[in-house]
Amino acid sequence: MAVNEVIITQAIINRFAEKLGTYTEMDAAIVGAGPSGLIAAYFLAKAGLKVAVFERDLSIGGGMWGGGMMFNEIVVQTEARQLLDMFGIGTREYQPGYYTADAVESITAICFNAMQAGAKVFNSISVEDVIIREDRVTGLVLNWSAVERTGMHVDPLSVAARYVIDATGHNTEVIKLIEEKAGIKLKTKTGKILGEGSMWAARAEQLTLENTREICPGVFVAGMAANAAFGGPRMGPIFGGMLLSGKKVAGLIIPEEQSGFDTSADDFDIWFNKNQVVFESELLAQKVFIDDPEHTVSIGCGSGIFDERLGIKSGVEPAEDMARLARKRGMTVKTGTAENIPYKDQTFNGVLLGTILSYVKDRKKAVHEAYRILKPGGHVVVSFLAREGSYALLYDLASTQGKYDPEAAPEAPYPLKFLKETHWCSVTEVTHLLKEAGFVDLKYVQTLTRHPKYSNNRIEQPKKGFDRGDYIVVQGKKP
Ligand code: 48F
Repeated sequence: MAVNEVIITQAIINRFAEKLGTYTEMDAAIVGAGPSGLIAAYFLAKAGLKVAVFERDLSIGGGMWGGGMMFNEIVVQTEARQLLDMFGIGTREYQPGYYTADAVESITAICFNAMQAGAKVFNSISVEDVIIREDRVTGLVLNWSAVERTGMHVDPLSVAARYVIDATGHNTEVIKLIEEKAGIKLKTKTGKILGEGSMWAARAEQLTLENTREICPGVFVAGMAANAAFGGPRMGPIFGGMLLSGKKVAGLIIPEEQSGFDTSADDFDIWFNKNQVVFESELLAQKVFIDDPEHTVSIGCGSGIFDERLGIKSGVEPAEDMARLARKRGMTVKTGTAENIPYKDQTFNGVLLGTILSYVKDRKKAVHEAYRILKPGGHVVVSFLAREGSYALLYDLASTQGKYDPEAAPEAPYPLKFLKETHWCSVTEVTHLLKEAGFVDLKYVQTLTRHPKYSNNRIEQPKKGFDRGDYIVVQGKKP
């Protein structure tokens, strides 16, 4: 077939017009196709939101392509490596806690996954203004970057968005426009952009997550823009904070009714998506004691959200909608309860009772069952919200009052509907249950040692003991 130039032209014009036309109204508009913007696009699109990314450059990727000083390798920490794993990006441990990945492989895979999930990327388009109605940003004003660069006098076009994410990196371009042109007070200490501080990788990585939030009605900051807006330092070519920031900002935006799921099984995952940092802290604490995931079974595995990251492939779960989600995550799930585990005696090297003792009817039986299916020398791992901790107290108070105290509660508190019929176990109670069933050599780690209101700001490394943490993990050995 001899191809015709005019048909090629028509195809491109029509298809692009159709694409941009579809995105004149959307749920979330992301400005900047750097790592934080593209990760946010992935999670938002996956949750079923209509999301577009507008990128000034011809190429996507922002600062990621260039690694450090154009040495195109990046470094990520343990917590963020999981995100790269999720996209099939190869990582190598350089030293404990430091992983390297190819910068080009990383950003292309992230972008590919975001687009496959349904996000659209519009490159060579700059955001030159915002639309504001009643002190809320309701849309973006776009122009070709070539127009901007050549300084031609060409009027822009506008699109509407329910949420805007400024992921423009060091320059915080969208926020600058809002500050300069609209005079909207930002949720920073001064109400203005605080500006980026000089290099301090460790602090910057922590602060990026903390600073990822809504900065004025309808507008969120992610990635380096979050630090630049809230006065955090820069971090250089370590990208963990960027990736987790993208995930966090998506979690803050995804409304429950639009998550693409409607069962309470998914609500559970949605809550963890909104509380990504809490999730990572709890996961790190569980990891301390999960030493043989391949031969461990997770009892009451729920949607498998933790097990997937722990590498546990076997689960037991009574709720079919939860089990369905866990199977989607690649687990083999048997229907059953903690009180009647459908496995023979001495089957596993490890049994995880992940935050389920608060929900099971017969805790004693559940712990005995865990003991039964363990091989001698095997370990049970129990995680729970300690009854004496502030999370449990906050939940109890909210249940009694029928609502959370907004001054005390975290930004996205646990839905009250999940708090019915819960029994928070104390450390004393869990210790007693484990010893009574025959477990020995009990070991404890704790996490979530900040007030609940602040626990989603910074990932915590687990600490030995149980005297401060709201979330406790205990390991016991079957002799
Ligand atoms: O800077 P960038 O990569 O943002 P990020 O996701 O990641 C920062 C890191 O790359 C690195 C770092 C350490 O980890 O500090 O710098 O926070 O990507 C920002 C993207 O936004 C585009 C810009 O071209 C870049 O690709 N951008 C900036 N202003 C505009 C814009 C604008 N007005 N309109 C459209 N795109």
